[in-house]
Amino acid sequence: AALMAAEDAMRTTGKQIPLMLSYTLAGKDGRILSGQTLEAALASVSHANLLSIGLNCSFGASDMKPFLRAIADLTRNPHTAGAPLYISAYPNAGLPNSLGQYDETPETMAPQIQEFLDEGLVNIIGGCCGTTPDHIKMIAELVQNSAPQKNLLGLEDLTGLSAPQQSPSPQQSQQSQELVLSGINALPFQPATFYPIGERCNVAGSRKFLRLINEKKYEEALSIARQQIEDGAQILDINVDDGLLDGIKEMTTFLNLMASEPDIATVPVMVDSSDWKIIEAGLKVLQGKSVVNSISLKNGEADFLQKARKIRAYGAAVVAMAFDENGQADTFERKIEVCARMYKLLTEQAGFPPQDIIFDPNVLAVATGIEEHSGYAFAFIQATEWIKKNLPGAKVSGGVSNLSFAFRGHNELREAMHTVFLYHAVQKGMDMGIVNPSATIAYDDISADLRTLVEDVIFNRNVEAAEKLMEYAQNPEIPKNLLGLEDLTGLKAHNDRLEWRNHPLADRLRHALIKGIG
Ligand code: THG
Repeated sequence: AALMAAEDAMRTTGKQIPLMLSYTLAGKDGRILSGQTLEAALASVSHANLLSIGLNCSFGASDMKPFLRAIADLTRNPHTAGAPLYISAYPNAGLPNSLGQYDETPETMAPQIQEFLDEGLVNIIGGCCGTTPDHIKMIAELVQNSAPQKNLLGLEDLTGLSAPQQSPSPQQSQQSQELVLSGINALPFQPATFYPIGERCNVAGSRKFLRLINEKKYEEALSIARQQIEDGAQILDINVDDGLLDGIKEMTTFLNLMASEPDIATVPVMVDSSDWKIIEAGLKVLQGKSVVNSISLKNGEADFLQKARKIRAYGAAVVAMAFDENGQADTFERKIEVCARMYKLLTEQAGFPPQDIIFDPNVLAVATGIEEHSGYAFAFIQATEWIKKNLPGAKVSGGVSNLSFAFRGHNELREAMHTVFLYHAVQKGMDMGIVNPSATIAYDDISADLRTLVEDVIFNRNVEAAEKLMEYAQNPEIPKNLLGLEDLTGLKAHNDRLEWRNHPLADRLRHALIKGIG
């Protein structure tokens, strides 16, 4: 909020003022007062044009040292947030004693400050609570003979406060970076890894979630979020789009409630709405580096760019749906045409680093009985491969459960379709997908017969493929044996998840602590 206000003020007044960002550590685990790790906090502000980043207050100089080093490492590391920056420190004169007074004198503080300087940890240094003009005098004397932190690719000098101009150009520094999302923990993306996004906190995608939000049973609604994380979701998609709900209010309420649950607040949030006001309401209350789901060219370039710039100002990543003035892109050619156009606009006109762009080439329902739909799954997979090769740095995502809308009620078959689809799409570079994380069917669990049927549909290999799969689904004998598994109800997986409750007390405590189960 402060960064946006500062940017606004600079735009209004036409005056550029360097911004220094400083965090207070709340405890020696290195989390800041609002709960974020330093890596998560840095990811949240990686979009900002800053002069320096650093630590103030906290618990005195000596305990601050490892965290200053951590900031230097994070800002230097191309795989984590931000460009190289100056580093600042203004520690307290120790921790306050029982009378609320600070015990460190200039003499006792001096050797601690000297260590910062000897180890080249800082560019800017001062004192916070409990320091006096005498402390600052001591610091000023010590810095006379010291070298600054050399984070800035050889830049060592604060003359003219010129860091922003002299740092590598945005393009240069962004190219080497990877996407880092965050909740209160960071989620640094690794190449060739698939990240599941939980789909169940969506009033349009879960009758249960809709009912709970309608009835204001937020505790239970939160348990859906928690369960998805336990089931392996790395990001949570949140959608409260419903004609009968006050979307702005519900998005704000639910995200605030999520933020107050330490086990849920860990993960990044994907704010899912077709209403821009609801998206912005979400961005206003999220402290982490989040994802906006979504923007598209549906209403033309001006609207697209305006929203993209706003999202960038909030520091969020963006899902760009393959949709333009002519409608939803449903063939390979249309998908890549729209994605390439959005890539150019986002990187060249909206200041988006490629790694913050997540393309969604549209997972559309197959085997619907309509001939034109038969190429949809293959077109998605082909588009994924093309995007990863031709739009460097960009990510690919999709709403996987859409694929099987024609088989509503046949949950096992749907899961099998999703598994087979992901198996192939991930090989072509799909980075993340909105999925039901409780699904447990593995590719190898699926009987060879069914796999062939599903693959025939996904790759559109023969004209009867859809019909055959529908026949398969409609055969009342099938569901029991469909997958060659003993248990198809999901009950077994559920019971496996609760197995830990039968363990001895110490093991149960350990499990509950590690998993954050209350
Ligand atoms: N792309 C992007 N965002 C998206 C989608 C997408 N968001 C919404 C949707 N598509 C992805 N989310 C879901 C969530 C649930 C289901 C499908 C997609 C689903 N739900 C069951 C059903 O409708 O049959 C409901 C089951 C229940 O009520 O419990 O299938 O493509 N960017």
